[in-house]
Amino acid sequence: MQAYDVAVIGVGTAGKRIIEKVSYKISNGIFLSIDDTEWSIGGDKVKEIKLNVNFERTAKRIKLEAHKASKNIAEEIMSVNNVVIVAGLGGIFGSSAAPIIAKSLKEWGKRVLGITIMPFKFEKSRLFRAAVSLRKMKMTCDGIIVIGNGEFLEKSPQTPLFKAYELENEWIGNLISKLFDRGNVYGINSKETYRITSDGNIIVGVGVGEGTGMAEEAATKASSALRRQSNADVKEALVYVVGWKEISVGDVSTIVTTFRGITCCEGDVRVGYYPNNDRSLTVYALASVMETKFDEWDPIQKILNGRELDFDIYSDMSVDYDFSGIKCLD
Ligand SMILES: Nc1nc2c(ncn2[C@@H]2O[C@H](COP(=O)(O)OP(=O)(O)OP(=O)(O)O)[C@@H](O)[C@H]2O)c(=O)[nH]1
Ligand SMILES: [Mg+2]
Repeated sequence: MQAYDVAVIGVGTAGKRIIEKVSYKISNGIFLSIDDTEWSIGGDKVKEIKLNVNFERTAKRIKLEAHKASKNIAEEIMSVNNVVIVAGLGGIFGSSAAPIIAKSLKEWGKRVLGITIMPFKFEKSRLFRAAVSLRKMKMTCDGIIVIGNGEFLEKSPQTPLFKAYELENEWIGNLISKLFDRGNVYGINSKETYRITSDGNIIVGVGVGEGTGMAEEAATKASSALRRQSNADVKEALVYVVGWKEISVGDVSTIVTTFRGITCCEGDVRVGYYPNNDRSLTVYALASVMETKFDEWDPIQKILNGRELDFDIYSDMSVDYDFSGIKCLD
């Protein structure tokens, strides 16, 4: 029997698209998709679990069905300890199901890393739901990586939406595969990933560089993407450098210096290097910061401080007020 290192679970539509990419990039993993859409994932590596919410597609119903499916999910991944849950937040499905699945897998004793994709700023109606779901994921998972749609890429507003998703999914797939790449002696150990992501606010910046100066270009773009997601300085970072196999010590030094300069990071910057035959370099940076712009999408958190977060599978998102001290006038 093959021993797997990790199970990757995509929840909702974005999760399903990303898990398809990831399944082609990681050889030693178990892959599950939890969703309610009809289309089938290519290849035979992903096991699809379709939740039956056709007739009542509410947050309440999705949470209940996710809860009911949890035992089945846990059995599918029985042989692994490390689980990654990937979901785009802001829709109903992923935002409702991902925290319930995460909570249940924690109860089954798994180590859970959440990779959450936050909506574009223009998806106004989705921002609050995404931020509340993110807080639930932070409460339940051992580690969280937050990816801002749009900020993940350098700004390129002309890109058609489906292409932007396609490109982001490709990059998210690459990033996840690097997080668990144990074959590479110059890589970053996945224990490091769990350690840094348990810190709370971990954001991602990506930058591509080509031709002469590719190291500086890629590092500048990745660092600027981080700056757009947080006003705070970076505390520490893991930097995954993927591409051009002839990268020199000088290039790595340029990447670190550029990164530190733009993000004002005075802490540790660990670099992993993943060579291939590309004539370009892609820098993926996971950075720990004090606060992110996503915190502002959920103003209630400052007032209620976590009390309204509702994991009850039998209810919709609700706020519990304490009326005990109030007397009725009759
Ligand atoms: N990177 C990326 N983000 C996506 C993709 N599809 C959707 N998103 C983002 O993820 C968020 C959640 O979208 P979906 O995954 O479609 O939502 P869902 O969880 O399936 O929920 P429903 O809308 O109820 O079906 C959206 O607000 C988008 O910003 C994708 O393929 N790639
Ligand atoms: Mg969907």
